[in-house]
Order: sequence, then structure tokens, then C-alpha cells
Amino acid sequence: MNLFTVGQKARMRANLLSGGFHNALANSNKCTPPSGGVDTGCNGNINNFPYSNGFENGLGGWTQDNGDSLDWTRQSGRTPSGSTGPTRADQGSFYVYVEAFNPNFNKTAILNSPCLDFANGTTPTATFRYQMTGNAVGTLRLQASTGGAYTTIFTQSGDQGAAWRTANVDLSAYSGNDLQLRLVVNTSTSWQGDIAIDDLKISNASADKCDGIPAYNANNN
Ligand SMILES: [Ca+2]
Repeated sequence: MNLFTVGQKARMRANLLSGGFHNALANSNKCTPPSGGVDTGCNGNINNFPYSNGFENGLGGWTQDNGDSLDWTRQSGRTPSGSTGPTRADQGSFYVYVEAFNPNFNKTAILNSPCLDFANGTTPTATFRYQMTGNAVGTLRLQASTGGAYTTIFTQSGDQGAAWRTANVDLSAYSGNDLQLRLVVNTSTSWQGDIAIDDLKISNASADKCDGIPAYNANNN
């Protein structure tokens, strides 16, 4: 039994050979072909989201960088110097911060994320709380890499007041990839410049990537 006419078969064959079917899939709404992933060289493979870290039990999967000039400090309660740093954690009892007191002027402190596997899901985001207060606050950056150079995707500099503030960072440009994030602090030239982070969450909505593919029409050339 022939389900299709000779003309329909010819159009289907031509469409397949021309890549029309693949293009129809690739261009359909919310269906991006898998990238195959990229080896970023980071550690671990986080693919269960949201991935949260409030620093209550250490640094979690985040690690101190080996090539920077200053380490991050895990802290409970206020930082040692007055007129800078938070008085307490924003979430729970612990947070991480970069101490700006001498001899920590003009230094760089980097905290690296584990590998974040965004092969599934469509709308990855990073949210965290930060506190930057004092008359010599340097710069906080969140940077992202899929294996090559890092791109700055969030930056804040100078005194932001005593309150903890929220950062919401869109990572949808990295959907389908393995990603490494890092928090980078550059201290300034004086001591009232502590920069603190807490309640860090990486989310990745798990909607069906291929929702919304239109039914393929063999006659639609
Ligand atoms: Ca905390």
C-alpha cells in the first residue's frame, strides 16, 4: 500500500537531502540542537539544579584559585575591621568575603565554581547576595567560561551601602554548554573595602527543550 503519492515522496526526498528537515527542527521554537558539550577543565559535573551554596558547611563545590594573590575567607558574624563588611551572614550563619585590611591592598581573590552542566534546560541563571560597604571598596565580578577566556557577566564597584543586595544574572547564553563561573574581587588601596557573598544559587529551568516543534509537513518546501 502506498501512503504517499510519487510527487509527495519526491518532495520528501528532496527536502531531506537539502537539509530542510534538520533546518526545520533547528529553527523551531525552543529546540536547540545539543552542542555536544565543551570540556572547560573545571571540576565536578553539577547537573542537578538548583545548585545552592550558603557556605554553611565550607565552600561546597567552589574552590580557591591557585593563580590569584589573595584567598576568600569563610566567616560567621562581623568582619574584623570596623566600618566595612557585614555584621552577620545574610543566610544562615556563614558567608564568604575578601578581607581588604593591609597587606591585602591591590590584590585579586578568585573563587571558582564546579562545572555546571547546562545540557538540559533552557534558562540558566545565577543569583547571589553581596555586601560591599566602606570608603575603599574595590570591584566584584562574576565571570563565565566555556573553556576559553572568561567573560564578565556581572560587575559592581565601590560603596553599595550596609545592606545585603541581590544580583540576578542571566546565563541563557550558555544554555546547552558546560560552564565554569568564578567570583573575582579586586581590592582597593585602603582597608575599608571588604566584599562579602552569601546565598549563591545556580538555577536551570527544566522545560522540555523541544516543546513547540510544529508538525512536519512534507509538502512544505
Ligand atoms: Ca550563609
